[in-house]
Formats: sequence, structure tokens, C-alpha cells
Amino acid sequence: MLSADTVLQMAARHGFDLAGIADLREPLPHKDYNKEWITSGQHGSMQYLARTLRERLDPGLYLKDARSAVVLGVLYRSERMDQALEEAVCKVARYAGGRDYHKILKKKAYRYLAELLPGNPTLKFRICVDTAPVAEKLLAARAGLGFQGKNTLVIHPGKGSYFFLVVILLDQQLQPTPPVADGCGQCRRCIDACPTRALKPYQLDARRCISYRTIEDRTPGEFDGSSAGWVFGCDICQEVCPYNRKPVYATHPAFQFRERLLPLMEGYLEDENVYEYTATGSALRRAGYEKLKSSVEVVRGS
Ligand code: B12
Ligand code: SF4
Ligand code: SF4
Repeated sequence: MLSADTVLQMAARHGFDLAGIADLREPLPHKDYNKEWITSGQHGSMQYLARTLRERLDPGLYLKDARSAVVLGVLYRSERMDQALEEAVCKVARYAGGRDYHKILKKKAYRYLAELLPGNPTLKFRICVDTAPVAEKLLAARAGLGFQGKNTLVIHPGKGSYFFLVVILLDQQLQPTPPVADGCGQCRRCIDACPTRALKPYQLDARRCISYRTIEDRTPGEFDGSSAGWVFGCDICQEVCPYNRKPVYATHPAFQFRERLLPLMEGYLEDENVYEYTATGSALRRAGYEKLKSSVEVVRGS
């Protein structure tokens, strides 16, 4: 049998910056909000969110007999990216400053599990990094990795919000870690700073969000030009958050700034070859050449 102590100690040894355990016996909160978010169309063209709503709201549908979720966090902010953003003509969100986190973190999670499995041969699990139909933030908040702030992101009181989440669903009961109290209080900096008015407290209309518009939106001709200098993602509602004032930087080598992003951040994306050079191995690939090019044109006003 696995113990919570082993799971958490091993997570630290494997270089995860944050780790916690969520009990899945209680249903997840905010189900009605989630449903209403989809029926009112706030997911825009992200149809996969509508298709997988049932699984998202009930982890037991994604892993039969899921009893607990190990939730892990990996920091991604880098000092070099902070500097590059200060001078950038075309801004790229910090999470895309290093290598594509999907593959890196999945591999990291498998290596971690490979150590847990030998003593637990019957353990059933599912590793989720972003793309699986799992409500990662709700599970992270339940596991006490942080609280879900008014900008809708999970914020660790000491380490801020610049971290990725990894969820491992298990069919085994583990002692849960306690949640963290909401730390937003009367603050509403993120809501006031959002240039497209995408946020209300704890609620985001993705259709208005620059991150959605520059990465996910597949609706032709929808971009209305207000991207505040961002060509891939947007960090404004994190930059203004007091919990990110004192930078806490990534130690994982994959999330250090890749200098090859500099030409793009200076506003150059001449052709598809330059795009390939810039985007290979990076989360930037998600947008594709045409979308990135049109985002650069929006910012450069051409
Ligand atoms: C779809 C998606 C997006 C969409 C929609 C974002 C969103 N807020 O929903 C878009 C493309 C806009 C997006 C943008 C970004 N994303 Co994103 N995204 C996701 C994804 C795949 C699903 C999120 C989801 O289910 N949204 C659906 C809605 C309904 O959920 P929600 O806003 O979280 O709403 C909940 C709360 O508001 C909650 N709630 C809590 N308290 C309260 C109180 C009240 C009163 C109410 C009404 C509701 C409420 O109810 C809802 C229940 O889920 C997750 C990965 C995953 N599998 O979970 C990553 C994820 C959330 N994204 C992530 C990141 C890094 C980003 C960006 C920072 C990237 C960037 N720099 O551009 C931005 C941040 C924008 C922002 N402020 O959220 C990380 C966040 C890590 C963290 N520390 O929290 C995740 C977890 C990916 C990962 N594995 O690391 N993302
Ligand atoms: S990521 Fe940017 S556009 Fe989206 S909610 Fe935050 S500040 Fe607004
Ligand atoms: S800026 Fe203020 S309101 Fe927004 S998430 Fe941070 S602490 Fe909460």
C-alpha cells in the first residue's frame, strides 16, 4: 500500500516544486458554474471542453474507481524571460519561454511513478498534464497547492502562480493534504488590469481573453486588435498579482528562457522557416504559423 508520506517525499526528491493530495470521495465544487460556462458559450471554439464536461466534473469517469489525486506543481518563471519581456515589442507569455511543458512533465511524472509502482503492482493511475479531461485547478486547490484566485489561477501564498500543474489520478485512498484559505481578500488588481475585461471575480470569459485569442481561437476574423502587445498568451493578470511581486524562479533546466525566442519578441517572423526555428519543441506550436504571424501583425500594426 502506498502512503501519503512516501508519495509526497518522493515528489520532492523528483524535483516537483509543489505537491499535495486531494481526496475524491466528495464531488467537485462549482459544477453548475462549469455547466453554465459552457452553455453560455464562454469556452468559445474550445469544443473539447464541452465534449468532456462530464469527465471534468467527475474524475471517476476518467479513471474508474479514482479515489485520490496526487497534484504536482513545477515552477516556470525565469529571470531571463522577465528581462526579455521588459524590452519586447511582441510579448510571449512566460509559460512558453522554455520547452513545451506537456511532454517534459509527462515524462517527469512517469519517472516518478516508476519508483512508486514496484511495491504497488495493482495500482491503477492516469497522468494528466493540461490536455486530459480533468479539472486540474479544482484538484490543486483541494490538495492545498494554493487557492484559486480571482484571476481563476491557482496561487501558492509563498511561490505565486507561475507554475504548471500535473495531476495523477489513483484508484487508491491516500491521506489528503489540507487546502489553503483564499488570499484575494478585497484585492481586484487582476480584474482592473485585464485590458479586454475578460475577468469577473473567479470567472473568466475565454472569448475575451488574449491568451485564448492568440493561442486557441479558431474563429476566422475574430481578432479585434486589442492584444496589448501580446502575440502568444498573456500574463497581465499574473504580473499585477501581489503574490507574484517577489519572483520565484524555475530550477528545471527545460523551463529556462530559450534565446531563439528573441527575434520573435523583437517582432520578426519573416516566414515559415523562422517559425519552425522558433517554435520547434515549444508550446508556441499550439498557435501555428498563420495565427502567430497574424498576432505579430496585429501588434506591429501592419
Ligand atoms: C481551457 C484552459 C484555458 C483557457 C480558459 C482559462 C480558464 N480560466 O478557464 C484559456 C485559453 C483562456 C487559458 C489561458 C491560460 N491558461 Co490555461 N488551461 C485551460 C485548461 C485546459 C482547462 C481550464 C478549465 O477547465 N476551464 C473551464 C472553466 C469553467 O474553469 P475556470 O475558469 O477554471 O473556472 C473555475 C473557477 O472559476 C471556479 N470557481 C472557483 N471559485 C469560484 C467562485 C465563484 C463565485 C464562481 C462563480 C466560480 C468559482 O469555478 C470553475 C470550476 O472549474 C487548464 C488545464 C486543465 N486540464 O485543467 C489550463 C490551465 C488552467 N492553464 C494554465 C495556464 C498557465 C494558463 C495561462 C496563464 C497561460 C498564459 N500565460 O497565457 C492563461 C491564464 C488565463 C487566466 N486568467 O485563466 C495552467 C494554470 C496553472 C495555475 N497555476 O493555475 C493550467 C492548469 C494548465 C497546466 N496544466 O498547468 N487556459
Ligand atoms: S490572461 Fe490577459 S486577457 Fe486573459 S484574463 Fe488575464 S489579463 Fe485578461
Ligand atoms: S491580483 Fe489580487 S484579486 Fe487578483 S488573483 Fe491576485 S490577489 Fe487575487
